[in-house]
Amino acid sequence: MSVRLGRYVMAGVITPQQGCLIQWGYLPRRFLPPWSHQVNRFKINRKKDISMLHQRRINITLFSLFLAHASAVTLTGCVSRHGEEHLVAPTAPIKAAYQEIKINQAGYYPERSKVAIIPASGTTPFSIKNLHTQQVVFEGVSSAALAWDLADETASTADFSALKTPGLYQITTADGLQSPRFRIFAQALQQPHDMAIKAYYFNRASSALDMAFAGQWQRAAGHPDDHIVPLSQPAAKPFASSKGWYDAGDYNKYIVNSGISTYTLIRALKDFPAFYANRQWNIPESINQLPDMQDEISWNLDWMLSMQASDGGVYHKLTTKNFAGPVMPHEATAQRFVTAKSTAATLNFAAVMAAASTLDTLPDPALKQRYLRSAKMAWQWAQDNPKVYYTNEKSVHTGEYGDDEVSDEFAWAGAQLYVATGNKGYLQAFLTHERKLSAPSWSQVYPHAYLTLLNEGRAMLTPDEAQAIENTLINYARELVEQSHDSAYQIPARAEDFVWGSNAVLLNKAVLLWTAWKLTHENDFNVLAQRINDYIFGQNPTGYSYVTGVGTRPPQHIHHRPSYADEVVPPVPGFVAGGPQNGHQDGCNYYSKAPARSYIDDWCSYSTNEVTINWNAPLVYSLAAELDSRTR
Ligand SMILES: [Ca+2]
Ligand SMILES: [Ca+2]
Repeated sequence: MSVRLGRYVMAGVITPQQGCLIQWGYLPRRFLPPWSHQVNRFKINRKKDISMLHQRRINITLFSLFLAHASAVTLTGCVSRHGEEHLVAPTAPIKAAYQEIKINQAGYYPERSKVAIIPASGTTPFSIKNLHTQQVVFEGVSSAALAWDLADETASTADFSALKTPGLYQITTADGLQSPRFRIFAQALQQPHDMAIKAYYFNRASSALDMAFAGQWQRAAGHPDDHIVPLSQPAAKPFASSKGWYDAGDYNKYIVNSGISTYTLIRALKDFPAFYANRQWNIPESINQLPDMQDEISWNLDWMLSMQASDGGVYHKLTTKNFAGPVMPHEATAQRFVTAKSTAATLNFAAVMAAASTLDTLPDPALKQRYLRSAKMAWQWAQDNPKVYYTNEKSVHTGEYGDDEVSDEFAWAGAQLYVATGNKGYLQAFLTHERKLSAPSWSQVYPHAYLTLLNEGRAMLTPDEAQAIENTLINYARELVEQSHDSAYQIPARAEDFVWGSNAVLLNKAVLLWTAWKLTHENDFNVLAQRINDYIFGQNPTGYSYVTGVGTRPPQHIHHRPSYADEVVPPVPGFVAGGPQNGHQDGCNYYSKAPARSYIDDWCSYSTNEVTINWNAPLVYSLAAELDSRTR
């Protein structure tokens, strides 16, 4: 259809996988012939334009570059799942998803528990069609509906675990609700796992990303970080603090967040050694003999080591004074510094280095002693400086990651150093800093001590100590099972979990659940952890698969500078978005105030749609755990 310049409302959700097509032609043909493009190939000045489209309003004047030379414009809107074309429609895109049956868009392993969530106020008959044969292969009735205030929704659960035949399917109800297409197949979560871990490669600092490994997301090297001084000592001799991963959508590097991410990946490598032994995801180190997981971990350990001063203390972060604009890494050239040291960063470093010293896949055996020496020096510094809490220096306006409750850091570092050295004094630090168990986070690292002691440390504890720790974890896992009964989605989420990075709160609960399952083989724990994976990939109130590049409706506009600034429409793949929460700190336009629905796929939304290394780490772990659980 032809349109005039002006504002239009676009219906449907824009994803390349759904075949969303934007076409326009223009005359005269001075620059280019009339043409049409798939959105994912659209090149010119399009990020902002498509972002606007996604917010429901298309302001045709944004195409002024073309229109200055055009006498007519044609525009075709999204082709929805049902095949209708929309350009002008009053419905917000997200409304369509509300009325959809929610499934795991990444797919299901054949033999595992499977449910779909039907937005309905009562039990509902449903049927599942094989889309290749067009035959209905499964019929059932959903459970009684449950109201869930956190999502402002009533929904019921359709169990189809008995359907185990690999294939491509769709669920429908008699009153016309449909699910996205989904697959049951033996490799369901393997590719999503590899994408989630490869996101770390895409966020590597100080390195160009070669096309051979990064494909269309290739980019120049940024941030060599080879000439760094402390902010408070501009005349000091510069040192190199290269490598590491960019923390998130920004380009800075923060020890505490980097540390928990590294630990969670170490945990995955140690807990699933057979899975990682031969698993590769096409990074420059895939040609060496080491597991790619070890290679990726080493990239950050190298950087962390450089952040320790000669007195053993660790600088809290490496940062510019202000956040960079939305530019590519090599264009973000403001001077970087290390800030003051802190007790939290130093203990986090001690724990990670002690854990790294216990890896048996290190690239050089000498690193074991190097890591352990660094960990002990850091521990000693923290003993001498137990209350050095970091706050941003006056001139610094980047992420603070401040933490003035460090008893959990003492407990974690103590537990790790005990396991690495056998010295009981370190264990005492864990015992004297006992706390309540919760999902781990960058500022609450106590659960990590549990994970280490229940794995590597178990044989080094007395039977009573081991039993007490195990009981605490299992009781916590049972509490999570209880929580999951509150909603049709069957996930352990409470109001207080819908904070910045709510998806990672759930994924970190999954890490603890997988550990509890490994200890007990209680089926509830396994199923609940799987449900969290399902939730992340679209079985949630918004209907988004929260991981870029995975599923039928993944985020397209994550708050991630390279994804915004590059010349490629699809965002860098494999990143999990922070997820819904109703703090609305960014002031963007949300469709809902309900915590579990307060999510928008927009660059604007740094409070729900940013990505970070510490959110991806439990995703990697939980996917590896589900893969591994199939062999037990
Ligand atoms: Ca390798
Ligand atoms: Ca803390």
